[in-house]
Amino acid sequence: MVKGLFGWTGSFLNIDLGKSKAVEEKYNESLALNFLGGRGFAIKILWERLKQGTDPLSPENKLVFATGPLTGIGLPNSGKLVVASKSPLTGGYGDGNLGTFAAVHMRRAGYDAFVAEGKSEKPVVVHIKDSTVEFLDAKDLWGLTSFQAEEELRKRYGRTAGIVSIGQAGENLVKFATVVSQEGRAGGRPGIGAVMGSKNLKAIVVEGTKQIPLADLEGMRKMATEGYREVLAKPLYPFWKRQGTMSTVEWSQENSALPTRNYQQAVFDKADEIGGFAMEKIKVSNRGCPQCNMTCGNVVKDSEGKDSELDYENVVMLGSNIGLGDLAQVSTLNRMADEYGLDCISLGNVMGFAMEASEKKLIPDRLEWGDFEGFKVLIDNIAFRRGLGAVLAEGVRAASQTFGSDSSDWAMHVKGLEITAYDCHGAPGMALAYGTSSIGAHHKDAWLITWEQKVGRTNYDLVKVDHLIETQLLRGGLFEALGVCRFPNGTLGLDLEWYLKYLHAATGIEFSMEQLQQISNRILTLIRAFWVREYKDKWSRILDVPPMRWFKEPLTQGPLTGTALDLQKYNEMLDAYYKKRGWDSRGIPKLSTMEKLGLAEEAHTLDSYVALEQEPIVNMTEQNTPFP
Ligand code: PTT
Ligand code: SF4
Repeated sequence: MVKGLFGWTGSFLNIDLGKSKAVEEKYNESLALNFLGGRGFAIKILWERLKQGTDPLSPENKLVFATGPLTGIGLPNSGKLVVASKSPLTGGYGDGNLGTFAAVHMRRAGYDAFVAEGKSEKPVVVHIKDSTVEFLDAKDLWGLTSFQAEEELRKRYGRTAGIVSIGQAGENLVKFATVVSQEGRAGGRPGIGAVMGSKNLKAIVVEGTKQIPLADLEGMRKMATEGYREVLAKPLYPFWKRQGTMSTVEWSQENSALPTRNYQQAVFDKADEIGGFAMEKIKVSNRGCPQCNMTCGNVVKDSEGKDSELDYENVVMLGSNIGLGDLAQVSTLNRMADEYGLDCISLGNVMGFAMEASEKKLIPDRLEWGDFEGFKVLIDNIAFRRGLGAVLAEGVRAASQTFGSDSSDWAMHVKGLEITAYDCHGAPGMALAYGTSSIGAHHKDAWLITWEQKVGRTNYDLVKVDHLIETQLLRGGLFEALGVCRFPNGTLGLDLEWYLKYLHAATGIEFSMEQLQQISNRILTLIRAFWVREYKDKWSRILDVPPMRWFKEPLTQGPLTGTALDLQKYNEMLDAYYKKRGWDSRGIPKLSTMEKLGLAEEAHTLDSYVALEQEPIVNMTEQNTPFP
């Protein structure tokens, strides 16, 4: 167990929903030191506790809520947790990063992670108050939206309790259902909400009253105050507060990156009407995660006069990608997605796909680009799995298998996870970021495109591979493990030194950036190993290649007219990427790579499923297990 360590609580709460039982587990301190937290804990738990080939929607799947050593301790942007599981959408590792009071309360209750397994006989709410755990009948909440369920639970437990819940989409096992919190925070794009639904778990309420153990409490307080001030003083701060991520709409339009009509084009004629400045006209307030002074959620009034919280991704995928240019209407679709607990990105993606299929007469349904009323019906049908909605509820990869013809070329996903809101006809680096992201096509591990614009948007320079790996280690590894939001660093430029200082004050350990990179590499490598273990003989490097539309159909509008990706050059970049990661030409980590990262045991397990390349370690001092 973790003794003498600070920063971590040292405990997980193992929740058996089948037996209505919860047991605290003291975990070994080497886990904290080698995997840090968040995504690191999640992948280690899933690797060790999940049997290969487990059905993601079966009781045997594990649902992990994991925080990091910086979560909840009053630092800027520290109200985040990772929700993770084997994904029902992709069949691989799936997670999301959720900002919620539940993250703060979990740590104050004395836990770094919850691990839920089994299936409750009836719908249930798990209520955790410090070390007391109750399993409460949720019959009256089942069938409610996530907003309604949370409202009801707030009446029982108060405004400040930590609550995560699912809407009807999670209950109905829609494969891209998310976990929702605070009417607008949604995490777990690869169907983590469906995993929750498959366990009959409507919500978790957590209330914690303890002090999180810190090595230097006074120092931390002082630094936190300074950190908030530093964030406030950043030159970009005032504009960020006005628009948050929404200003990216204008950037993407100018730079031919705005997914339009199922990524057929990268510019939209009504971009101005759904952009950051249009948003400011209907904005009523800012909302955000706990312990954050950047509050990036833009609350607007939607076309029905209700509040809806907007980000770039939501607006693009439910706007230009489905041909809708009215922001108030986009906001209504966005609110519906939050209420049902549907991931907006996958939702806009499958809807765009269905409209193109309709246009090409692959399906009998008549769907029109920009048809707001039709979209509302379609969203209902997806959440409740009716008619065409039932096909789309399986995600775009499965839908393309149903629709047939050449639709797999324009089913916009990687490894089954729908692509987020950047068109890559003319962005090979960003395309590679999607191709190699650890959960399928998501920009969370590497948002390369604005940097790529500066260094030569359409070229295949290998400097892009180096930058991609560096970014993945930072965003996909470090920030996902620390348990904090990456935006202060990523968008306002808060220096990374701050996180080293925070980590020192929290844990008492002076981590170097090199050590942290090593931990990140270990986490991302184990995630890759998990994918390969699950896919076994179906694993192939083709899984790291984005959809053929970007290669075969050059853009016909906007500044990048005539541009498409080059498959051979993409593959050369992929080879270079694999080489630098120490992976073989199939994209599988080599034995030596895993051993160097202290993953020898995991390598031997993986080797029994797919033979690993046996490149020997030449120099044993390369072996890196910083914390035995
Ligand atoms: C995230 C993905 C994103 S990425 C967005 S907008 W973004 C979409 N938001 C959705 C939403 O809202 N409602 C909904 N029903 N579906 C949605 N799907 C989409 O989900 C989010 C912020 C954002 S907003 C981003 S980039 C950053 N992501 C972080 C990350 O990944 N790691 C980290 N350490 N910090 C991050 N900070 C930022 O957090 P997923 P959130 Mg998110 C309404 O969930 O699964 O990771 O997918 O959770 O609390 O809302 O924070 O322009
Ligand atoms: Fe949450 Fe936005 Fe603040 Fe990050 S910047 S912690 S996503 S509100």
